[in-house]
Amino acid sequence: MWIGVVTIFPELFGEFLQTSLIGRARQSGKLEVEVRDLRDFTDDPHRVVDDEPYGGGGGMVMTAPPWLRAVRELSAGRSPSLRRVLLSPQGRRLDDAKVQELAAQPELLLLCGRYEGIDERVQQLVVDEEVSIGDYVLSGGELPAMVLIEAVSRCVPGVVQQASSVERDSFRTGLLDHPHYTRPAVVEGLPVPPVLLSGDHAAIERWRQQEALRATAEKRPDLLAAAQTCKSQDGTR
Ligand code: 4HQ
Repeated sequence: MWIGVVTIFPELFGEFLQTSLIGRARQSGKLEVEVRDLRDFTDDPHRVVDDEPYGGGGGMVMTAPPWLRAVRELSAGRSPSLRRVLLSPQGRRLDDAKVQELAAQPELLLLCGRYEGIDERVQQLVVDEEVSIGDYVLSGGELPAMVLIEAVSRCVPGVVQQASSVERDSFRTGLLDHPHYTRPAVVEGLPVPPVLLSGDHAAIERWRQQEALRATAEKRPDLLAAAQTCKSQDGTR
């Protein structure tokens, strides 16, 4: 999978792209991430990318021309199915279904805005969809882009070594994860649930199922309600 990123802070992506799962995915060639500086697409010598908003009011707005040039140059020679995604609080909220949908695309181009945002005409002209990572305001689209890259990469075949761990991930199952324990067996008087030490794999599997259900009912009852609606809609209940 190829992911392009346009930002005025390309350096923010450095360590992130070299570390752990993403670093390995890039080294193995399963993931290619191309981060480009928006300022390289300006034609003025001062590399300015913002201006005052029409209509007044504080703050600055990112100008359309460098964005249009960046998106068009990076799109050239890529597949016609390239999805151009603007990270913005106005977008559709990122969830597991959206992550899987984006991961199924061979190519994504992520636009990371700053300041008050990007001139609206960029969206009209060269953006396919807006995605938000949640209802809160950040200073730029870079962290949302990294969130998206990390979540999407996990769905690219072969990126997560154990495919079973992706299948078991919470949300994929419709449930939260069960609790996890490792050594030492007792932590400040708190023991590990004995079944996990029993060696009875069927019993351990039943316990994990039950705990996943319990955690979901307790912490995210909305997920259980949603799972019920899905089931009654597809007739499998
Ligand atoms: N932004 N999810 C870009 C966000 C945001 C979010 C704030 C993105 C400001 C210019 N993006 N600008 N939440 O808060 O995606």
